[in-house]
Amino acid sequence: MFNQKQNLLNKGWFFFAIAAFFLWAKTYYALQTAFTLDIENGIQQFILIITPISSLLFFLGLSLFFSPKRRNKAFMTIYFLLSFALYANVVYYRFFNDFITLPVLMQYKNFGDLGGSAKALTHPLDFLYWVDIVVLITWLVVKKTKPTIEFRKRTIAMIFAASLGFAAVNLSLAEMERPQLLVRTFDRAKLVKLLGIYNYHIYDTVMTAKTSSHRVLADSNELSEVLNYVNSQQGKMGAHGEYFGKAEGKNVVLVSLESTQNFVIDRNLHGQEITPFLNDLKDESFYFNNFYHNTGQGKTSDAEFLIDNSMYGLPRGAVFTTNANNEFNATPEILKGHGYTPVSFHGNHASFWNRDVMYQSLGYDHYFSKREYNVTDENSVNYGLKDIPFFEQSMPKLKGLDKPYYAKFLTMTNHYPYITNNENMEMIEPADTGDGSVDRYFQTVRYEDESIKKFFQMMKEQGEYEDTIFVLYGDHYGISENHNRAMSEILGKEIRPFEHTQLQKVPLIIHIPGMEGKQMDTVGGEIDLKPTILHLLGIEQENDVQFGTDLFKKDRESVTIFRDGSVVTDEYVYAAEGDHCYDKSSGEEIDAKTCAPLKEKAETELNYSDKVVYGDLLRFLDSEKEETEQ
Ligand code: GP9
Ligand code: MN
Repeated sequence: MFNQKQNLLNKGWFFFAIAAFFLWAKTYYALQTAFTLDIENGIQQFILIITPISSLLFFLGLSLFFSPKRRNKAFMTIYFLLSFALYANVVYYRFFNDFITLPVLMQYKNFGDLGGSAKALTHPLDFLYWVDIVVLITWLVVKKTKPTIEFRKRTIAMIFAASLGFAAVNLSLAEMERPQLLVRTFDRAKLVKLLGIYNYHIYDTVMTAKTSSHRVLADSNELSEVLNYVNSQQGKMGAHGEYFGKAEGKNVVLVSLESTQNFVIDRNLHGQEITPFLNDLKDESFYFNNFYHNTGQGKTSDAEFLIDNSMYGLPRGAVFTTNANNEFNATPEILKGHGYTPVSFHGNHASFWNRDVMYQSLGYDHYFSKREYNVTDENSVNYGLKDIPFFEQSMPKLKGLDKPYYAKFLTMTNHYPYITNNENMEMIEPADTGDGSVDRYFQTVRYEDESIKKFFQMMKEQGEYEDTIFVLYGDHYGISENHNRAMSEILGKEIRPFEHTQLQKVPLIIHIPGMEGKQMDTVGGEIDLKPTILHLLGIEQENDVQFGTDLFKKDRESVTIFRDGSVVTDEYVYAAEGDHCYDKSSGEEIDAKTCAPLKEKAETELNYSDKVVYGDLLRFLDSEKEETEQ
């Protein structure tokens, strides 16, 4: 008996089978526990069980083509790479609620910088993702097993045939569950649910290759098509908002409020305001209470891209890293042509989100990044320099600029996992939902609010305030769907897809010294800020690719499109995930047909925007202009 067992442990096929089983088991464990995939029926459950098998057999099977001497190493390397891909997705999902895409992976610098966040994102049970590797290596070393040596050609062929068979079954079941799965790319969770995590990555790789070939194949006709769409949509030509030119020649200060959602505005916690300064400021400003972020995987950088270009970020990856060398027609560049000095201030490394490269393409004159600040252990936390010293140290730099300036300030302290490291930073008690991130969020938002207050004080004291207009916006959500339990406790209601879309509201405060405050109810998003700012400064863009509209324009279409294809209007909310349609005022779910046109509009518009970015179509804009002028 003992001998037989020993023999079995020496058998290559047995090792292969057990290893494949381990990998299947942990992949299935991850699919069940680490991601929210909303399994709706028995077939989907079955798909989930079989999805890892085809790719496991395929990839592990590849090791059999190596020479017997190298097979062990090849096998374990492949095994490790698959495990690594799985685990990387698990950790990434904990924060971003999304799966890794190849373009995001290429931003490895950003992963390195995650620092504190990465630590908070690993859990004790995570050793389960690695323990099998230790077992397998020990097995190979102790038993001197040659895992694959006695595989015959026929067995190898059978392994690949089985892989193909499983893939075919998987694909046909997936197609039944979701027709056209492979052509609708908005929803990565569906792809993973129905194709499995490894097949999803194969799909993603093919997509990445396909999109990078777009640029080569694109021609100027595609741009004409997009321009036709853009112009037909908004009847923008000559359509000036009521405030056109009201801030002509003024400095523009943009403030990106890190991870700040609109629900904190005017909300009290333990009887105290969370954002006392912003609450007051908004009363003396244009306050847009139906303003949403339109960002995707590129987070802060997507918000920057949307705001400067009035185009959408990409469905996969961050345009800041994937298409930084494109031709753009961004606000900084346009304003430079009108005598402005466009700059950006941010206390993080210059290369984070590839800003150092992208800012040049957008037309920024200078990027005041981490190396131009004095950053110490004391004045930094989490990603780096705290917001108050950030604004303090930025002031002399701002004062040194030629006027008028277009200056963007990116705050950072209110970033996941929302850490404070000094009592002075804690100006409000944390909440008590028991969900640490949510509870601490209020403290770091409160700190951020204080930093904005200080900033305004300094602007006034140093004589910069009067000649400046201020645009403060929340860049994207801070609290993801993973925290719905705690959020429903905070809001006192269940979080359905409807509430989830409403939680994508971020504050937008446009403060123009000397002008009275006004609440603006129009539905809009970051996509609308370029035309809004340019119009305030009295600058009209002709023949430009802009998907947004001036938020001050009378009779503007009150609508915004999310990067995942969701849409919000005055009347309806379409939540793309799960295909839900709601009446906006009652929040009641209604017939999906009502939202069908909105869904279609979103798909069309996002596709056009992606076409411009992938095809680098704005490089044809000048010749297009010349043609229309002739
Ligand atoms: C980093 C800061 C945060 O520089 O902009 O980035 P985020 O993770 O929010 O995109
Ligand atoms: Mn951000």
